[in-house]
Amino acid sequence: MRHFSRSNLENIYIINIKMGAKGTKLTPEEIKELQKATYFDKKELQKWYRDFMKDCPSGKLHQEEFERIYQQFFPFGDPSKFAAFVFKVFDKNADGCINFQEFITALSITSRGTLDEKLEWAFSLYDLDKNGYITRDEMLHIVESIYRMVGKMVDLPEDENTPDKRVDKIFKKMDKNFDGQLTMEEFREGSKCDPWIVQALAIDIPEEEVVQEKS
Ligand SMILES: [Ca+2]
Ligand SMILES: [Ca+2]
Ligand SMILES: [Ca+2]
Repeated sequence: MRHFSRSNLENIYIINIKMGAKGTKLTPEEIKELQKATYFDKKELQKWYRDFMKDCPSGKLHQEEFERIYQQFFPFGDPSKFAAFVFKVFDKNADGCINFQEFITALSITSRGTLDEKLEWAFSLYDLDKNGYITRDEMLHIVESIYRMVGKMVDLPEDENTPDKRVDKIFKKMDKNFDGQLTMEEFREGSKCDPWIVQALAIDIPEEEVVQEKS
C-alpha cells in the first residue's frame, strides 16, 4: 500500500470534491495527483475515468453494482459475499461507496503494485477487524466466500475440498509460531510459497518473484 503524506491526502479529498460536480474528463491537476498516487499514466487515467463515469454517472460505485460486476465473471457461483469483502478494501474511507480515487488506487495496487504492495492489500482483505493479525476465523470467512463464488467449477484435491481443510492447510504452512494467527510477516513469507492465497483474490503475483523466493 502506498503511504501518502498528509498533504497528498488533502489533495485527494479536494480531487474527490471536485469530481462530484463534473463531467467526463479529469483536470490537469487531478491527473497530476492521480499520477503520483498510482502507476497509471495520463492517458490510462483519462480512459479509466471515462469508463468509470460511464458505468457510474454519479461518480460513486455502490456495493450492489460491485456485486453485479463479480456476478458476470462467476455466473455459476455466488460471489456476493466475496464482493462485499473486496468492496470494504476498496472503500477506504468506509462511506459506503467507491469513488474514482478509491477505485483507481486499488486497481493500481492490485494490477501494477509491487509484490509487497499486493501482499499488504491482500492482507487487509483477510484481516477483517483490521487489528494487524489474520485469525483462522477471518481467513475461513474469506476462503468460504471464495469457494461460494467459484462454485463447483473446479475439482479440488481431497485435502482442500472444503474451506475448513483449505484454511487448515494454509495455517499449517504459514503460522510459523503456532499461535493461531498470521502476522504480516508470516503472511508475506507464506504467500510467496503458496500464491493461491493471493491469486484467489485475482491479484496477479509475477511468476519470477514467486520462483525467486522459493529458491
Ligand atoms: Ca468511499
Ligand atoms: Ca484480525
Ligand atoms: Ca502466528
